[in-house]
Amino acid sequence: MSSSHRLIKALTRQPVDSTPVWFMRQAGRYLPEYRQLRQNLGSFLAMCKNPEIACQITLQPLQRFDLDAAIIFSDILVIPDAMNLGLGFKENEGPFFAHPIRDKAAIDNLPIPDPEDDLGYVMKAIQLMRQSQSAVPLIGFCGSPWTVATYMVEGKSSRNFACIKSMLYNEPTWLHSLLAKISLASCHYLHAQINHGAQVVMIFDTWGGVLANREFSEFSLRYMQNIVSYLKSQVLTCAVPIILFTKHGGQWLELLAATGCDGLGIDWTVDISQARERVGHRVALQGNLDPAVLYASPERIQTEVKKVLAGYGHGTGHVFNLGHGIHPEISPEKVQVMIETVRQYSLVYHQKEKIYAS
Ligand code: 1CP
Repeated sequence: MSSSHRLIKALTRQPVDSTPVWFMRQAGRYLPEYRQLRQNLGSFLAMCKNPEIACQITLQPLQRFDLDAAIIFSDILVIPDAMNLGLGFKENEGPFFAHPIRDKAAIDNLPIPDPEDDLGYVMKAIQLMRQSQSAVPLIGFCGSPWTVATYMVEGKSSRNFACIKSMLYNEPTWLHSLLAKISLASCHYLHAQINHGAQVVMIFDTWGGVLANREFSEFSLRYMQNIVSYLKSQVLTCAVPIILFTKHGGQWLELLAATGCDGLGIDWTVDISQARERVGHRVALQGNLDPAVLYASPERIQTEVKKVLAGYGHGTGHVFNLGHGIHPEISPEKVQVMIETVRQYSLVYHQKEKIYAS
């Protein structure tokens, strides 16, 4: 199934019949059935750690919508949780760590989790998804080492990244040791996810865009590069498409494409036609509707979806997505409009005579 599915074809820039579509945070709080489960079970982390529940939530958006991918229900912070930092989630405030990383000793003491054991619940959820009725490829993921490190050092979500940026400028060797550890853990983790059935993997670099230009290469890109190089060097994992997504990383698309990844996520600040000119001969592009468009009327949503499709233009290599995760207040009906518009209006970009399978 998987290599013939349009998501895999688009990511490997082979001809497709229509533009594949999925969206970040497609399983989550905008869905009433998710909120219901969450209310009954109480804790987000407990839901992630229960493979049957995680599988059920992964399937929820697929039962409602005609999507081209499933993304395993989990979080980028399960790696630091498995490193014993004491992860919790405060209602309406997001994640926090009981033991944030503030000195060299804490970094030296961090264990590298064994994915089969310490993160076995994610592997089990992936296996259950592959045994389910779902006919679409399953995306596994992790955070970029830089993005995961921001939470580990700040101890929570941050606005100005004061702790990690002071580490970056005052004690850069500490930060490099931390990033190297997260990167090694992420290599093992993604390898195991693929081993258990993930058919695409994505690295979420949500906070790469807060780095100064030169620091982006040294502190974020380099460690994503390590993960891509590792996966591309392994027999089991070398053929699995890898998507990198640096939010607000539009200025670094050429650098990101040169890592050897297969697809690049782009946020809504990027002009998709210019992005295609810059890197479309090397990688597929995923995105990039502004998630806030889903607050607009159905007619306006249609117009904006059509602009993204037209912006990419004819031929394969485009995976329709939002430029970042869906907001929790969005009504599922609006999501339906977005997906139907992609289905209906993308066909024309893939008519045989017009395919440029670059
Ligand atoms: O019910 C709840 O309150 C939990 C909300 C929630 C959900 C549904 C969190 C807490 N995480 C998730 C799931 C999740 N997280 C997925 C599932 C798959 C899907 O996309 O459907 C994925 C891929 C993530 C990845 C993730 N977690 C990222 C990277 C992508 C992004 O959205 O930027 C980040 C930064 C996190 C940390 C995190 N986890 C949860 C929250 C609220 C946050 C962000 C906090 C912040 O803004 O700093």
